[in-house]
Amino acid sequence: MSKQVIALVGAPTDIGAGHRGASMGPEALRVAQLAEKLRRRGLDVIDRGNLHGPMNPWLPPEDGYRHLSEVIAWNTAVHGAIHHELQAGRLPVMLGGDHCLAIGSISAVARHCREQGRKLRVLWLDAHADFNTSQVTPSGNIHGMPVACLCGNGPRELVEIGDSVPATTPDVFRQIGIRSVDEGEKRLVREAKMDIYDMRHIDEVGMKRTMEEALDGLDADTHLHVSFDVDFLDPSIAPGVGTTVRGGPTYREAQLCMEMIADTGQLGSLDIVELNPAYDKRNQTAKLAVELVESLFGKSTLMRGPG
Ligand code: B3U
Ligand code: MN
Ligand code: MN
Repeated sequence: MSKQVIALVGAPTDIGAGHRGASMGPEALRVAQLAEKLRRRGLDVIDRGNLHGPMNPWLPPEDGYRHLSEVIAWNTAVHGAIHHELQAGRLPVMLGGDHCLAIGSISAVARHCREQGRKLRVLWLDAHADFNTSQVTPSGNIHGMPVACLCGNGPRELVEIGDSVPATTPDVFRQIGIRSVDEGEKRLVREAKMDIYDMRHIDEVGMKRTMEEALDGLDADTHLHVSFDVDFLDPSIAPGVGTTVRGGPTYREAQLCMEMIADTGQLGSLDIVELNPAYDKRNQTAKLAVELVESLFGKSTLMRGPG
């Protein structure tokens, strides 16, 4: 098999967020040398540059959704670009942008899996469950809704992005690091039987066992997608996000999480979202994200991996 090529796809928008600034995420990751660091590890990386979409008009929610038409436009662009990279045999890395963009990327990955007859597993690394609907959202911000939309619970135009409605089902998700779930959202995740490894679980059994559980049942036919919301990390190490929630994984826990994913050898696509340079200090959160992504692609401290 020929060497896998990584394709970086920037989606510079904060259209689904409640704070401005995630639109600067792709550039901050480039400044932190994401491509160069991966290349130094012997990987082939192409930077596709940025997608284009509507400006953020910064308006209040309408009927429970903020900026719905702009969110549709951005996700349609993301879906097309990510599906194109997958079809060409490349490993797409979407540089967000806020987490609403996972509707476009994961619907593309799910479509590709159907086309290839492969199984899908999504690791959702986040402080939040992102399972809100227009009825229960406290904010109207669509970055709190992508998992629900992908599972068919959302506005028709978002639910219909891709080749299938719903794009995917709750059983493909494993949510890790969760520590902020809204009241109405709690009922929805329970009803959907979402597999959630919250911070209490990580505290009780440790990151190692948590990851063994979340990765259980993968095989050679499984496409593993990682949706990495940078607010997954504890804000003491990652201040550069719009919605910090304290009590997240430490540096060492996050590294172990990434290394254990790398060890599966099944990583097929990645989102890096919610990085917000407007809240960061000297790009430290972008640098940390790059370091963790290096681990996700097989960098390990000692002699376990290729080096
Ligand atoms: N659950 C809240 C807050 C939130 C979700 N995702 C982020 N923040 N980043 C909401 O507005 O839906
Ligand atoms: Mn999120
Ligand atoms: Mn989050």
